[in-house]
Amino acid sequence: MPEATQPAAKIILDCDPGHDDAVALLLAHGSPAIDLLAVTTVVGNQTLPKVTRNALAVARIAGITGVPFAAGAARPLLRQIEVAPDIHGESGLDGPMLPEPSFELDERHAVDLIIDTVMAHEPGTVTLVPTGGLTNIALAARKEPRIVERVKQVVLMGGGVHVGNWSPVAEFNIVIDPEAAAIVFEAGWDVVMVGLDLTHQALATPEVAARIAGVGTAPAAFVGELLDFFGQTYKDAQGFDAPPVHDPCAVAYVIDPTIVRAVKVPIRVETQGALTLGMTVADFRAPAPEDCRTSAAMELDHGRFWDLVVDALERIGETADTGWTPRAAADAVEAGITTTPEH
Ligand SMILES: [Ca+2]
Repeated sequence: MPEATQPAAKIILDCDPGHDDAVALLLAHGSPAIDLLAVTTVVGNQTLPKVTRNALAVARIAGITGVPFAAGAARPLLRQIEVAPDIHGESGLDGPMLPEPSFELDERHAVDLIIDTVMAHEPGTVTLVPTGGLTNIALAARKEPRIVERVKQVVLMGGGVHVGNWSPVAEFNIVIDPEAAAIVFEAGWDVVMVGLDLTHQALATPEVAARIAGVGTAPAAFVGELLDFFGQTYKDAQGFDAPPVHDPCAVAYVIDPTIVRAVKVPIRVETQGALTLGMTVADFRAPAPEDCRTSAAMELDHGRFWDLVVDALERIGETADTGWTPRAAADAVEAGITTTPEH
């Protein structure tokens, strides 16, 4: 953990909740090393209205207030919408019950909220953390090119060097909007690609689930229900024994880069390939040149990563008004089972 005297890292989380996005949001909110400036949503795991609703529901459970949330792009730049119901369900956040939002969206488009937020802070102080497709980030870079040199870095969950998940070589966040990804990777800012090489190490094992359950709060129980659903779909759809919880890895890198081993390497995005569309092509043929602005995350300290998540949940504690009912209690009510009222 950074020293207490070190200022918290200012981030904008651009997400498509999404089970792992929800964990990323909780980690960002609960970590004292993060100053969450804004949350923006983008079409991805589900349609824009669904992922935006999910983001607001998670905000209520997490007790997030005073942070602007804005909705962004409802479709990719060029491609048709592609969503991931086999992993995230029809709602985009299947499994737990979701409360009604407790606050309204910011009136701005996500792209404008991103630009306004970056321009309102000192140069080199705001990190963009995209955990969905890169449509909003690409549009922001095109609409206000000054943000490219003003942003500290872009730490994105997406891509991978050795393996894909939506195709043999392409990862979902990149392949759903490869043109946007190409814009972001080639814009000229520092990009840290927290891809599948890294996130497939962030497995929510039974030991991890037990630690989260041990926190004993409603937000932690909510994460437990998310991981139950996500674990089952990852087993059914991709054959994982324990689900890889991708998105909080990008937040963890911002909190403490020593938890992640990243290597500088030129990376470009394939936008033309018949078999390789959305591939993040990393050039390891020679040492990265001095002016290389991209790096790939390769190795995760699994124990310290989950320490951060558990620590964030402990710091969040019980929140005043989650509006949330644990699944077991909800099922009991539905089945007409009378239980002792909670105190
Ligand atoms: Ca995501």
